[in-house]
Amino acid sequence: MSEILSEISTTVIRGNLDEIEDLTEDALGGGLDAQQILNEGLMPGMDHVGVEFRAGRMFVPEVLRSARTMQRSMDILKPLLAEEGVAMVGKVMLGTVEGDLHDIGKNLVGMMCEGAGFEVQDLGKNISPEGFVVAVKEFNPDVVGMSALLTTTMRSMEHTIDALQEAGVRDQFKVMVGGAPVTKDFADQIGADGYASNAAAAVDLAKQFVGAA
Ligand code: B1M
Repeated sequence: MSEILSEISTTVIRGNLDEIEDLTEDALGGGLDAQQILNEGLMPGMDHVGVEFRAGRMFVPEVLRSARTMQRSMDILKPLLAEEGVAMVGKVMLGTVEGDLHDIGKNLVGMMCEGAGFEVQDLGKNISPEGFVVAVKEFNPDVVGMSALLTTTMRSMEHTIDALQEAGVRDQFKVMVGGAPVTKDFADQIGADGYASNAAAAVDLAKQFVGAA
């Protein structure tokens, strides 16, 4: 990895908001393209943050700061990625399910999916089953991703899948679920197509779903 790319990774990990824009511009000025900066600088940094958070060595405010740092760089890179004609891998729609206001993990999943070339439609948090149904009809995603952080709201995932089934649209996309209390067994029980334990795994799964893995 070039020195500036590893500097970008470290800047994301440290959450150095004031430095990331200059570094991104320097990397572009030095001849690196947006895709390289994303894949070899930002994403490895954010992957590392995920590992450290799960190991209890980083905490929520730090994760948020890292995510914001990555976002600042992404704001510069996004138009360039479009110009570079990076092929859209597919469409991912995301939402935190009804009753649940936790969105930090979902936002990370969204950012990483965008980074991997997906068009991402983020519905936000506390999204009702009907909200998912309406949005699916409008956006026509390849993958619908649901996030839940509370044991009490995991059931909203099941209700959402039921509502998608009742609306007759369930077979038009794959359903991926995630969030700290969610397990693979639970995903199987409620009829989801897959479960991902973290943002990087969610990207891999979404890629598998669209045949881009
Ligand atoms: Co709340 N909260 N919270 N909280 N909160 C937890 C989740 C809790 C474990 C804390 C605890 O008691 N130890 C607990 C849940 C217990 C349970 O049910 N098992 C809890 C509780 C009880 C509550 C309230 C009920 C507290 C209260 O009011 N009495 C309340 C509920 C509000 C509601 O939702 N209706 C509440 C409120 C809040 C805040 C609003 C203050 C805030 C959320 C802010 C926000 O998100 N904008 C908050 C926070 C920050 C947390 C903790 C501290 C951190 C969650 C987080 O963001 N983690 C959390 C305790 C903890 O985890 N240490 C806690 C960082 C994030 C990167 O990880 O979200 O796990 P995570 O996402 C990961 C993976 O799970 C996965 O990838 C992500 C990145 O690798 N993933 C997916 C997530 N979604 C995915 C989707 C996918 C695939 C992977 O596919 C689509």
